[in-house]
Amino acid sequence: MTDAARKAGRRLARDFNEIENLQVSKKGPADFVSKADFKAEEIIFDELSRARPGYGFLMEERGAVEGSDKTHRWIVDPLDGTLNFLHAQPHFAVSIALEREGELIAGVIYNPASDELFHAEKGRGAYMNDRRLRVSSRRHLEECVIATGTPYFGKKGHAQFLKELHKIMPFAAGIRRYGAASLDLAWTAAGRFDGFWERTLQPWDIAAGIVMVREAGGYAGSITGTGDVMETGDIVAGNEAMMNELRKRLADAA
Ligand code: 2AM
Ligand code: CA
Ligand code: CA
Ligand code: CA
Repeated sequence: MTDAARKAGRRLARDFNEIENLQVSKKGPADFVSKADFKAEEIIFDELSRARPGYGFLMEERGAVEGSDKTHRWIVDPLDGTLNFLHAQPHFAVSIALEREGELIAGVIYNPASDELFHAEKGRGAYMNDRRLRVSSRRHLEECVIATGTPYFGKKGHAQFLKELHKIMPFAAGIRRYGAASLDLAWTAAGRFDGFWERTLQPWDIAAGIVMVREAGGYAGSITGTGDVMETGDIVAGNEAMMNELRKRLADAA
């Protein structure tokens, strides 16, 4: 899993140095995909298929690929933060999660530009390279840096997002919006962010990050506190106090 992430990441780093030569297409309004996304996905698919024949896949670009083994499934975002990547901003990642019988059991998030490999396995903790990760212990919003993601062009929910921001931004030390959900969660696991929320994300944006945050002693779940976050894609994460604080404020904004 980490080998696959590193190999795909190395390829992304190479393409990142020549983004002007990359073929870019549009999947929808302001929804870009490049040859680098497809190439990284191919590398991950080939590596994981060889390492664990029969496991199924859910990948951003290929969609669902059935495996003969019905209990295991890889959930893959080959390039999270495509827009950053295409704008020469070194904040993007490969994100791979493993699910067993519907339960997330491992995650890897690799940012090749900083060479930071975040990895976690259920029951075994979360790490950045060799360093054990722990979510922040800050309990007061006024001391906290909170990450979020804005709905992008062509999507609904901008007005709602501004209402939510209004309930959180004036009370926090800072708000950050870096544009790669997997790294927002990895950084929350690392304590760099004290909390994170975003709506309508896809399973491949958050699967690995959820394992990371939980194994770092934090919480990641749905915004309302009900339903499966992997299905709704409305996520809140952080230590217990921050998760509850964000949930309360987001409910007030509704
Ligand atoms: P991506 O780069 O893999 O597409 C940040 O808000 C998250 O939303 C990112 O993880 C990003 O993942 C995703 N995203 C950003 N713009 C998008 C778009 N136009 N369509 C779909 N997903 C998008
Ligand atoms: Ca995309
Ligand atoms: Ca993504
Ligand atoms: Ca992607």
